[in-house]
Amino acid sequence: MSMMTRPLAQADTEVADIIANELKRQQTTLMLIPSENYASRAVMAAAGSVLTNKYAEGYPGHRYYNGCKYYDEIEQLAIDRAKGLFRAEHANVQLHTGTQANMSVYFAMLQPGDRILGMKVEHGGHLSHGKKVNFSGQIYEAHFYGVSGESALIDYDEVLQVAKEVRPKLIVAGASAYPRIIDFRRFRDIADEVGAYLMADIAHIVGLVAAGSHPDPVPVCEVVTSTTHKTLRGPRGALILCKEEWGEKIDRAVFPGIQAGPLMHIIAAKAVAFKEAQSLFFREYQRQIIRNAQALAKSLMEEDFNLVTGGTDNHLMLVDLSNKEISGKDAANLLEEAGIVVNKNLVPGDQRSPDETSGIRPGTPGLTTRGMQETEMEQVGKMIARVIHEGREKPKVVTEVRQQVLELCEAFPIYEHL
Ligand code: DSN
Repeated sequence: MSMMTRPLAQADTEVADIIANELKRQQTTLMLIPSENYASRAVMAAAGSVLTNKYAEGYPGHRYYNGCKYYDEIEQLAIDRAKGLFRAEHANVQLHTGTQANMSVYFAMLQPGDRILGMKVEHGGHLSHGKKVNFSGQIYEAHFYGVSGESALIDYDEVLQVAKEVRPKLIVAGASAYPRIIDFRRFRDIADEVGAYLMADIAHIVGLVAAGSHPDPVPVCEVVTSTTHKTLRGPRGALILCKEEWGEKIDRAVFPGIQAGPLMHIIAAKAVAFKEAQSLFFREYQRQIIRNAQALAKSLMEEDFNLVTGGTDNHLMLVDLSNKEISGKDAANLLEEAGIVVNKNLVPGDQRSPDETSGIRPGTPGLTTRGMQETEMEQVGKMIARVIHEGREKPKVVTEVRQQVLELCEAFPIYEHL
């Protein structure tokens, strides 16, 4: 058998074994990281296709390489599906990551040194919304709004006040760790009042938006950016949606501005994901994600956990562990021993460092993909509580919960065909 035709398991046992181990890890753990999900078999087939073999720099109908007939077809299909799904005037589907999507927007709409106004990372924003350690805080003059005191909600009056002081050229609405509805129309009013552009980064809530389960930013923003692998359940990547008048500038900012060869196999997988997202199943899936998040939130609050904002409207919740004498880092590590995978997260006003944190950020897109519903969320809430309340003193509790996790995973299998 030639090198070209050997299956991976024969061609490279080291890599094949690691992938097999990772498949088993995914199958046997409860994944509650709200920015992760399980892509469908069809999405993964497109991502693993022969489309990985070709350079297609440029855009459909205008490539810098020959032989791009089918690459034009696949990218145009992805663009048309993205525009249809989000009712957008223009879509760019070449972005490799959400940060590169944001970078492209800044490059298209701003000059170095221009002022941007985004949400503080410590309050739920994202690095690429102006953090000093990120290009966005180095090339641009970044200012921030946050959530307010007790309620931990975005105070739109305060956003307006900061915007009036700062006079940003661009306002970024969107978050990585905010459990409530974001009022994009209110952000539009604020942007208009200070003469700023408005960009929504919906990387987290994109699936909810596509399914009509969260207010839609597309009609009220010049530009909307998103990842494609979180609630949207596509391949790892990103996209930009914008008004037609910005289309050319955005496209040029992406290529040749910050990216060269597009990942055409991933663009094909995005096309598949956009089609899946148009289905009634997907709309129901998104509604169930929210119902599950609310059931998990309720279960955790019944177990004496403090949830930032007192609950959730979307796919995630922020658990403030300050009353538990355990850091987010230690809690996440302990939960992982029991087979429950969450990420540590800063909470508003956190006294600990981003490496330690005082919170965790559970979310339900992954468990909902597995078919779990409110009953299972209640069980998961109890398991989390047992591990955090008793697991440090009693290793046996962690072992018992690990067993319960395995049973739940077996009852709700993932990737049975693999
Ligand atoms: N890493 C993503 C998240 O977990 O929210 C944001 O970039």
